[in-house]
Parts: sequence; C-alpha cells; structure tokens
Amino acid sequence: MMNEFVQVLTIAGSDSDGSAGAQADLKTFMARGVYGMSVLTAAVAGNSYGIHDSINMPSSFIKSQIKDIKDDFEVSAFKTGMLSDSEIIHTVAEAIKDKPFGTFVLDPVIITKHGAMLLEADAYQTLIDELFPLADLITPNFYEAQKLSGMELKTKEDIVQAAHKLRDLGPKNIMIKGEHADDTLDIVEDFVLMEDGQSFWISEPYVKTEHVNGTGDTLSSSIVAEVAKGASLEDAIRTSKTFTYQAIKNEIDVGHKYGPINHFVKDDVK
Ligand code: PXL
Repeated sequence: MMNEFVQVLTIAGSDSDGSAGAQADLKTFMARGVYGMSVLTAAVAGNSYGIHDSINMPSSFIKSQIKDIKDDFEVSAFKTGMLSDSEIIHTVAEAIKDKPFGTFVLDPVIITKHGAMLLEADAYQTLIDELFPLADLITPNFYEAQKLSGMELKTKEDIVQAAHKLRDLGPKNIMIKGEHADDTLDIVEDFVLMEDGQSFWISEPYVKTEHVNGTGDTLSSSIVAEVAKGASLEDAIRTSKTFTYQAIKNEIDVGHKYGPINHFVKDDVK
C-alpha cells in the first residue's frame, strides 16, 4: 500500500540562498513530515548579506500554478509569504477566495532581517482589504504589526490593543511576534489572540545570534504543517514556536552574516 501524505502549500517568493521564502517553507514542511508544494510569486537574488535583485512572477503565471495545484491535489492547509505588490495580492485573493486549500495562515511579509522591503508600501491596504478577511491566522512581526495596525507599539498593552485592531480587520486569529532587535533582552514574547477571545503570551529565551533569516517563514509554515496534521491552532502555534526556537538555538554555520536557521533540528534537542 502506498503511504498517504498530508499535503500543504506555500504561496511565496523564492530566496536564492535557501534561507527564507519558499525554500524555508519547503524545508520546514519536510521537517514536520508533510508533503509541501510551492506557488512562486516572485524571486529574489540574495545571500546572507542582503537582497540584491528581485523579479515578480506575471499574474497569469501565478494563476496557472495555483490552477495546477487545485486540479490535482488535496491541500489541507496553506500559507502566503512574499506578495510584492497590489497586483499579486489581488491575483492570489481571486484564486483562493473559494477556499480551495483549507486553513489559511497569512504571514504578512513586509521586511527581511537585512532590512529589505518585500512589499510595496501602497500595497499594505490591499493586503488588509483583500486577504485579511480570508485568513484564519496572521503572523506579523513587531514591525509589520505596527505598519498594519497604524499603531506605535511601546508597551504590552499596546500589543494587546494592536492585536484586537488587526482582528477587527478580518483575520480570525492573530499572532504578533515579539521584538528582538535589542540584544540585551533575556526573552522574546509573542502575543496570540484567538477567535474565541482567549489570548496568551508565549515566551522563549532570547538567542544571541545573527543566524535568523527565515525565522518567520519557518514559524508560519510549521503552523501550516501542524494544523494540516490535525492539531488545534493553539497546539500548532505552541509546537511551531518550540521548533523555531530549537532551529535558532542549534545554529548551523552557513553564510557569513544573517545565515539560515537549522531545519534539521529534532524536536527533542534541548
Ligand atoms: O523572511 C522573509 C522573506 C520572505 N520571502 C522571501 C525572502 C525573505 C527574507 O529574506 O527572501 C523571498
């Protein structure tokens, strides 16, 4: 008998150095034991020092990729990553509005660890208008949460308020990832606001390392994988946070600056 695999999808950009974007998503899917597929929206030329060039896929080609997945596979959950501009957001929104791929985790990618911008500023509103209402979970980092909520986040109360503001824009669940720009921090804290109104903080020790590229991609794709395997959203978030922390903590030495995290790590590594 053939093995049946849980099937998942990322709709994201390619990153040539393999640390982030669709490459990080596919590595995470493999690590979490699910069959991963990828629809490319864009491709960036980059390495651990930075992003140096990029191209967007034509809308017609994004549509063709999504159609081919729809015509043949049973996708249980999916995510979006780099969407570049309003036209691509609109193309993706049109193609997924009939909810063909199960649970939708939207990682509202705006900025990379090197500070490169992956979403045009005039597309933030399109993301909110067209994709937020379709999302089961959004996972903005601290910077993205500020841009998308229009709030400056100084205190924990601000973060809680921003999560409610973002949920009022349509996504069912919100996870705001903690700030870690300051390397004197001891812990990084994420805030989660669930559909039923429950909320909680998750904290992990701060890891002092520059090998952090693809962290957000890994977290959101792990959540996709865990939900696809049948976990509740809360359990998927908690498991994925631990996996991502382990992948940061157990560093690998690849590249010279903001290197990738360790997708080979096993769950039980401390
Ligand atoms: O980690 C955010 C991200 C998403 N998508 C692509 C990227 C990056 C960061 O480098 O290159 C394609």
